[in-house]
Amino acid sequence: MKKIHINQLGYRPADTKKATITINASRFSVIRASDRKIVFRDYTGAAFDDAASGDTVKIADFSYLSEKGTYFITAKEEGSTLEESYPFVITDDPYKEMRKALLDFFHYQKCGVDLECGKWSHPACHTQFATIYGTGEKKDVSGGWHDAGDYGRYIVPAAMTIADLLLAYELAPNPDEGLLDIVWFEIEWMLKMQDESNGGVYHKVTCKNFNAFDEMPEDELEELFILPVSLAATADFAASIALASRFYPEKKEMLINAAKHAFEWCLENPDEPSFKNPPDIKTGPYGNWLGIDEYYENKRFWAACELFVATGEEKYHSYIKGSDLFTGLGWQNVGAYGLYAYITQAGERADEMQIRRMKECFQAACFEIINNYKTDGYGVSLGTTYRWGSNIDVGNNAMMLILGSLIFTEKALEYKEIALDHIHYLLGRNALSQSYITGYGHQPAKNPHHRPSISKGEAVPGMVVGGPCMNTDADEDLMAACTGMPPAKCYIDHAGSYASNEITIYWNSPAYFVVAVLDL
Ligand code: 9MR
Ligand code: 9MR
Ligand code: ZN
Repeated sequence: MKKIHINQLGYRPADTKKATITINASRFSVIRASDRKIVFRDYTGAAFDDAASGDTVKIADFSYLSEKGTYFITAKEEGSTLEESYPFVITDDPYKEMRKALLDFFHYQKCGVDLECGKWSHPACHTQFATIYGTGEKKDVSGGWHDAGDYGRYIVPAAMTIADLLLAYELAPNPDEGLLDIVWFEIEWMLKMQDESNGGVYHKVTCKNFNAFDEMPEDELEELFILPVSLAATADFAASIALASRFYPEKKEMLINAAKHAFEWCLENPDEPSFKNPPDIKTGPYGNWLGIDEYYENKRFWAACELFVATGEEKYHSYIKGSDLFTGLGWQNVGAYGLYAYITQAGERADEMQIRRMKECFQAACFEIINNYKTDGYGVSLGTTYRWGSNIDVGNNAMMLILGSLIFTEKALEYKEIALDHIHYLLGRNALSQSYITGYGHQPAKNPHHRPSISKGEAVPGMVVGGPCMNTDADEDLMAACTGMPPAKCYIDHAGSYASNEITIYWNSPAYFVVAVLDL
């Protein structure tokens, strides 16, 4: 195990560069790989305890080094052997190829079409009509992306994923060509999931059970079911489709109408109970994790904000004025998308008072992230809470700060620098020296819980794995390996560990957002 933790992919010349060292060394050196010359030497910072990993850490700041090249860091504790980091480069665009891979991943997740993607190519999957659960009725809901390591397609996570990608397109200084087509593939599927008779949106389409870990998608031939319309899916659909309307001018009216129709359903069914799997359906629930009304209110709030931005209609404005405020990015909490939309897109129609309270709310959320960041030994902001899919929090907190940098422009430099540190964490500056992005870094996740990767014996590149999950009894492999470990170390690169090593569309999307908007 490495004891000097760095971003294994590298740094740009002008960026802040920090390593986390877990030995008691008072100095460190940066060595040039080509001639093994010391090019930089300095003292390490004071030792402190990192609560999430249980490590006593020291920070080695080598930001001063800006000359391009390949290097590694060394440090030594008295009486012990010399420790070396993985090598890394300093170059203008160390993340360019990874950025492309993070986005290409959405191509690999495509359902319902013949896929040409090297080793992982496969014929069209899940093309049969699906049965509307509890009825004999069948419907075409082909298309869209497989959600994750499994082949389910779920509206709740789809909504926030397309929002992340579209916002990345809008805010990136150099947006990636092709992104709008990639996202449109998912939108077409989402539209099929709406019940046109009343505007409600079906929660998901999956088989009854998860299939075997090594099965390719075209081999999952069990009956497909469309699970009932839910408030969570319908509100998230309304929000994300209204947002999408400003990116596709030719489809604008159709998208706005679909979003409006969904929002009407939400108003007519305000007390719809939380989505729960019927007893014979075992796939992902994406239900009301809080078990409280706030879960729906935050989703309706986002929908009202996006619909107000898209239409300017007063009824959405009065909904917003009568609503509590919500923050959060993710599949559970979506309030911050709403705040961001209203604050930055409502223009002259915005109400001064609303803007003020929304900015306060947004600012408070950013402060919380920054407070956690300041006491962290590895440059992230999760405190000691590493949930299933902790890397979504890494990505989302960074995304939140980037959105914050656009609202609070006087803080832009600081917020962006902290956001970039979250990318350093994902690429290896963490307690396990683990790159959580497949295919990138010296110690990348190689055995993700992703059925096509398992089936072909090689990981699709550019996938963000879930990361440490402190609820170690969530899967057996994790329990066997990590029980009793500190939160930030409850991770294993094992294909069976779906709680720490699965991949999802919505763990990639915030990481992609950060990389694209920081123009990496
Ligand atoms: O595949 C597993 C399935 O057989 C188990 O019943 C289930 C129990 O939680 O866990 C596995 O399913 C995971 C699936 O492979 C991918 N998505 C996450 C699932 C766990 O929630
Ligand atoms: O990402 C989800 C995580 O927040 C939950 O704690 C976990 C257990 O319900 O489920 C995760 O979502 C899985 C989904 O249910 C099915 N597809 C794979 C997802 C990632 O494991
Ligand atoms: Zn499929």
